[in-house]
Amino acid sequence: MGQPPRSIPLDFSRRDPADSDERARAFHEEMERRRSVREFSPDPVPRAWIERAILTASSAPSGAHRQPWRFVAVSDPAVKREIRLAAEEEERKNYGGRMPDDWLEALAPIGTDAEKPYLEVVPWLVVCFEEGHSFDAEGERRKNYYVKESVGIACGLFIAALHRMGLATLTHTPSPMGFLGKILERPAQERPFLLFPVGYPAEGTVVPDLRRKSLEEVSAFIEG
Ligand code: IYR
Repeated sequence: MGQPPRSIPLDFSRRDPADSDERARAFHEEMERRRSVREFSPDPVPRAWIERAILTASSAPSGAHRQPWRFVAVSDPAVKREIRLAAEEEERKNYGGRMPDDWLEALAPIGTDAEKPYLEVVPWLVVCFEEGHSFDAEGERRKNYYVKESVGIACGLFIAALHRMGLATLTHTPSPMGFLGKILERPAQERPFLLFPVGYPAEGTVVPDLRRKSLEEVSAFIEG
């Protein structure tokens, strides 16, 4: 069967409760200020920051610790243009009849349309791919587990890492996304999961006036 487990001591020290309280509050406040952004500045962002955000994402828990994700970061203007054109082609079909009326109505308050100029303006496009299976050192195909859950968590950490370093992003899902694998020449086991434009917001960026659900709306407690 598989390898026997090997264990090491957990690197953990309990925090002072007042410290936990303060850190919980500060992190919540910081994350409440995160917004999805659709207008970006062309100002450059160092590759090292993108690398750091990918490493943070990659700290996510995953099924059988397979880490079934691959983040492909693009700053090449010709490739960004190709992605923009392909995404807009799909979105024109989406907005022009492929999305049912209820979906279009749901999107109306967000104000999106088929034009995606930001895909060319941003310094980085980062595409997260999910790997339904991988290959081991001997080239044997091995199945991955809880792939969507694992990759979703990694993407959440990626978004939090970018926000924490003062960058903005958007969880963009051009649909269908198959063109991303082709343009980026990814192997067949990698399927596009999310596309993240990453950069600074444009000067004067506006965002939809959304409210977030209250604690009561998103939770239930059953206390003993
Ligand atoms: N993929 C399209 C449509 C879209 C869908 C949802 I659900 C959104 O929250 C936002 C947009 C687009 O990117 O415009």
